[in-house]
Amino acid sequence: MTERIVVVAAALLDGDRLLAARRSAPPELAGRWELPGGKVEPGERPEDALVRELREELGVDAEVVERVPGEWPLKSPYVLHVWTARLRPGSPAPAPLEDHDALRWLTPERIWDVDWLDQDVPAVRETSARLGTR
Ligand code: DCM
Repeated sequence: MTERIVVVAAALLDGDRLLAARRSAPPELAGRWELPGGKVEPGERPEDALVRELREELGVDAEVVERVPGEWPLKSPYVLHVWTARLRPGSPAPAPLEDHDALRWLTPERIWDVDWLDQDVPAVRETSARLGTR
């Protein structure tokens, strides 16, 4: 069995709004929306990987809150884990620096307004269901 590699993604929250990020690369993913994140490096804690990825990709200073239960398959050997996160006080606002060309803060009623990556849809569904019952 191939070792699986975890991709961590953030449900970055501002009150009840969720940040969606539109990918600019690679071509097969460009134009689709995702929960921003990236691969956990060997020996790295997933929470640290997420803070690092959010700093690199969005220029923010984020704190991880909690894991959204579940694991969703990406292209093998990757699997997607989601953590809720929020901006630390004084953090810059998110900006599309590297892999993205647009960002949107979605209110709960707007959550399906964007064209999420297929593989992110079940993760977004689970995340929004949990947020709705807080
Ligand atoms: N990925 C994904 N959904 C996310 C984040 C990442 O499907 N919310 C995928 C895209 C890449 C891989 O995970 O194939 C690694 O992401 P990145 O290129 O951002 O490091």
